[in-house]
Amino acid sequence: MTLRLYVVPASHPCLAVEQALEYKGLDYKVTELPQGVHLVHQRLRFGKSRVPSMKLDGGEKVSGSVPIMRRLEELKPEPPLYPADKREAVERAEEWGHDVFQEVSRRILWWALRRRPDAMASYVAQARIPFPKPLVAPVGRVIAPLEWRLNGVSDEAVKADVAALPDHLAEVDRLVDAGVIGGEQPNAADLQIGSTLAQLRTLGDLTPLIDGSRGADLARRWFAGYPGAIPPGTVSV
Ligand SMILES: N[C@@H](CCC(=O)N[C@@H](CS)C(=O)NCC(=O)O)C(=O)O
Repeated sequence: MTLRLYVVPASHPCLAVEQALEYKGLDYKVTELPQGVHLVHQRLRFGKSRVPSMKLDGGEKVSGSVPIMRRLEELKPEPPLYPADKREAVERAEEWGHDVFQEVSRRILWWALRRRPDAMASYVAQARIPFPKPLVAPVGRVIAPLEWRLNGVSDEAVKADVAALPDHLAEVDRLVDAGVIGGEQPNAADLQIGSTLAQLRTLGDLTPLIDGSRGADLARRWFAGYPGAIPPGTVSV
């Protein structure tokens, strides 16, 4: 079976899906697309503008981290991303991680990157495609306003996102305490939520907050070395 994953660098849902493929021991190839360019590529190839997307032998196409995780489970049930004894709880937690938490991190990060385009290079430092270093910040300055529009980023939205972070982290704690996430093996919710925590940790102002939560372990365990760093003093907590 050949699987090809389409991603952009430092994307939390893309890294969540890659980690799921690794965990399942599935063979896969990755096509990495530069931010911006990928919008056109994805629309032409998948009819949707976002990543991650996956293409299988025979031409089947799956878009979105949740549909991809669920398809991977069908393709190779073991080891499970949705353990039978807590499948429903894992699915609900994964959906919260996708619908709510993932968006929060995306908005905060793009808000911060528009203020600190010099930090953009750190997010593509581990990219598979070579980004010409001197061009990253100038191109990023053009892309950032577009990302703001695409993702509903505004000063007000991000202020509300940062204010709500303690509540989101309390939800992560609750899920750990309930045994839904935080086990020895990762499930789909661990990966969906852990990748967001890892991305949020790249914002220096938020690192102590994340590290003070039970979820910090998820970020470190499954997403050690998450790319990117925004210096403290950018986002007021
Ligand atoms: N919620 C979607 C992710 C959709 C999304 O917004 N993906 C980002 C990368 S994290 C993207 O394609 N953004 C457009 C861009 O960066 O230009 C999923 O989990 O699959």
